Amino acid sequence: MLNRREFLVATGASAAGLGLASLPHFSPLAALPLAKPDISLRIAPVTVEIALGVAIKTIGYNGKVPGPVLRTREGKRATVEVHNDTDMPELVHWHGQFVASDVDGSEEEGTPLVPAHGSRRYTIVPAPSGTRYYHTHMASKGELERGTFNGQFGFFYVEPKSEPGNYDQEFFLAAHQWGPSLAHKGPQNNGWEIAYEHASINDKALGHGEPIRVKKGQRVLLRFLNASATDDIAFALPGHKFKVIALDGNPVPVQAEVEILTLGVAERADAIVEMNNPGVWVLGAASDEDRGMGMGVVIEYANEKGEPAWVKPPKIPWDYTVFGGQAKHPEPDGTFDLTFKKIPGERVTFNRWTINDKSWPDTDPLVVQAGKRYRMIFRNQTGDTHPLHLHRHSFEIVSIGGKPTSGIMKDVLNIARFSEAEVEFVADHPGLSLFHCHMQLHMDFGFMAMVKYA
Ligand SMILES: [Cu+2]
Repeated sequence: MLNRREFLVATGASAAGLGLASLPHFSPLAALPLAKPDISLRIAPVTVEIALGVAIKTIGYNGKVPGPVLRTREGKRATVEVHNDTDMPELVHWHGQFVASDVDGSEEEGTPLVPAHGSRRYTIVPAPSGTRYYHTHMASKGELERGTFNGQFGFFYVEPKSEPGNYDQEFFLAAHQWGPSLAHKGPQNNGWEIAYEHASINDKALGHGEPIRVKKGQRVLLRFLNASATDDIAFALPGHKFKVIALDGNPVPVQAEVEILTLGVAERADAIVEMNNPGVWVLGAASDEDRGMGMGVVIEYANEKGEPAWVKPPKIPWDYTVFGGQAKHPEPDGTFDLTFKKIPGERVTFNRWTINDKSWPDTDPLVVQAGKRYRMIFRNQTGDTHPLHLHRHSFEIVSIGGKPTSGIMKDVLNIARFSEAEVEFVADHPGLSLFHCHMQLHMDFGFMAMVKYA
């Protein structure tokens, strides 16, 4: 398959000759020669039957939810064509990748919208390797059919140059909730939050669709994604443990085993499960409410039959540091001290969120110099957890909840209520890079700032 550059070379056309020198490389499709793209995504309404009689009308990619698992080689240029068959402009964000700001999928960074009933073509160089994903980056502002409330999400697995492949089977599991409505939760002065009716892993609710079929003795790699718009999800598989090998797609220093695997919004975890307890089991949300809505999938060993078994898991809080090392961190070149607060919505509107007492678009930019290392100190002075996401960079956890750690590289850090954490990143991808809470209502209502290169 030819990429655009190769196509131009192959046809003898020069960029200047086609007038492309003056065009950015995300030009509308009409202006480009029609080489077949490496990746083609079509955004369109879709109906997903997650359970018998439960048909979810939403918007998805290529007629399915989740979208197709995209697999490409790290560093290998790929052309992407996005068609938007909906009535609203859209954006596809390549979450966790180091792609240019003008294709990253954030309007705030300057990525042009894919117009309603229009198309755009991009070139991306997938990196870094690991379990990434793609999703819409449109705001919802409380319109619950918009943004990450809908079915626009899918895995993007960037293959490393050499793959250890130390497993017998691999499954991609994306968790999502459906049927959002406005609800009142939390303290008396709180604003609107979200309640859901249904949940699924991939396109099926628990007990519907095919089980995951395994054999005794197999090592099964589960790649989890929390594709919820708003909620943490804790997973458990009775009788088994999750050996976490990567967080947000990045290998962890210590492959620790956990009984409960908790992911904040947009987090991923790759875990190996040794299938050594034959039976039929529920792999599901630890929360009865979430699992009752359908958040789960059946694991069925060969030659085993019967009702899937669930055993109430112990309450074990998530602790990133069990996967970390003890290396010393070099002194950073600069520090950003960021305090997060909530302005309550008083039951009549949505809560607003501030970073150092300012809400987007008035938040102060974080100005960095290329090649320097920066520490971000997060002070969460709210009663909510926040999945903090930095675009176009990975960061290393330095400390969380007062515990030091090293070597855990992530693009989302879920910070607990009323707690502090520190991360560090190297400013090695010039261009605008959004920093925001990935909880849809939080990013919609102020919880964003921009990293700018000086
Ligand atoms: Cu938040």
